Amino acid sequence: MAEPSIDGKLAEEFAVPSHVEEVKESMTEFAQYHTSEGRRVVVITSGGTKVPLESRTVRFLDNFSSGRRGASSAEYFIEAGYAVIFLHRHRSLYPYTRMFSTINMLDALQLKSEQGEVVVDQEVLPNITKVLKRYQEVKEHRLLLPIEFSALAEYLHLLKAAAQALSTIGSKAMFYLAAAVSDFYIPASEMPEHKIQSSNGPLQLSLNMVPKILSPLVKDWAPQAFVTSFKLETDASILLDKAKKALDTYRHQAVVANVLDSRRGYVVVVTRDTQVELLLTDEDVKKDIEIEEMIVSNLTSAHCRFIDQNKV
Ligand code: 9Z3
Repeated sequence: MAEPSIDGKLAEEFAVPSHVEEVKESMTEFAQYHTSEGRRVVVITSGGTKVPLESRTVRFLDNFSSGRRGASSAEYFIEAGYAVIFLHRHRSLYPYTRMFSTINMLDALQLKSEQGEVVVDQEVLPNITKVLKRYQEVKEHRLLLPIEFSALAEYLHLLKAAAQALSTIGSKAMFYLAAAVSDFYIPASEMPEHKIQSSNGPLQLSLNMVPKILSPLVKDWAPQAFVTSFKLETDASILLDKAKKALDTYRHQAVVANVLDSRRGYVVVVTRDTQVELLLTDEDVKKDIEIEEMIVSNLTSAHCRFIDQNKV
């Protein structure tokens, strides 16, 4: 029997979130509104996906990602004039608030009067005025559309919906796939309903391979978009070969290659004919420059050239 298509697998083995059609409509409306205003639109995926082991889930496997890459990149894309669909893991780092994620909110507030007036301690929240002002402007101009996922199934269906929604704006769409996505999962048909009992002894798991969603995304769902994927390794010696292999296989536009331990200060942006190393110096770090600013600058220029080349 022929292998089912990736679309078929998605429908059969990954529960479709009930709100997917509603989200797709809001993404289509968002993309069309912003392109009519002369903006380009980027879908950023961010954070790790969760793979449940039971359908009434007590336990799950998770992929590592704090969401910082995605959240900070969202800010730089907005500064570069893009509107951002931020498809992120529930409770992972979020644009703007990420800067205060380690602060206990109650430590930053003081009760000023018996009437309950509250003031912010700016020593505890440095830069709060500047960040709040920018956040409110972004909200007012609807430049950020946040969409949440937790489980792998939600991620896959929402990304497909995003790709279909953005196919309506052709080459003005960019995908920036920074989420850390599981390669393995348990299909719905093989998943126990109830909590796995430890009284049954040691647990043996057999996991299926997650369908390679980049393939239909590039070929069928959003064939005119500029697509960037991320390649994460822990062994630096295999990183570049893997990144090039991904480009050869999926024929998309760019791969940002990074190693887990050095990902905050060094990445390589690989395209079919270029390989650009981006490196933060000690000076950059002192000036609070982030590597995402360089990644976004590199990719927005490449996207610009891509749009020009694809003009009819
Ligand atoms: C990345 O490589 C991201 O740069 C990080 C960012 C997840 C390392 P943080 O969220 O970290 O700032 O803490 N994302 C892609 C990871 C991934 O799963 N890539 C797959 C692969 O390497 C392809 S989809 O095979």
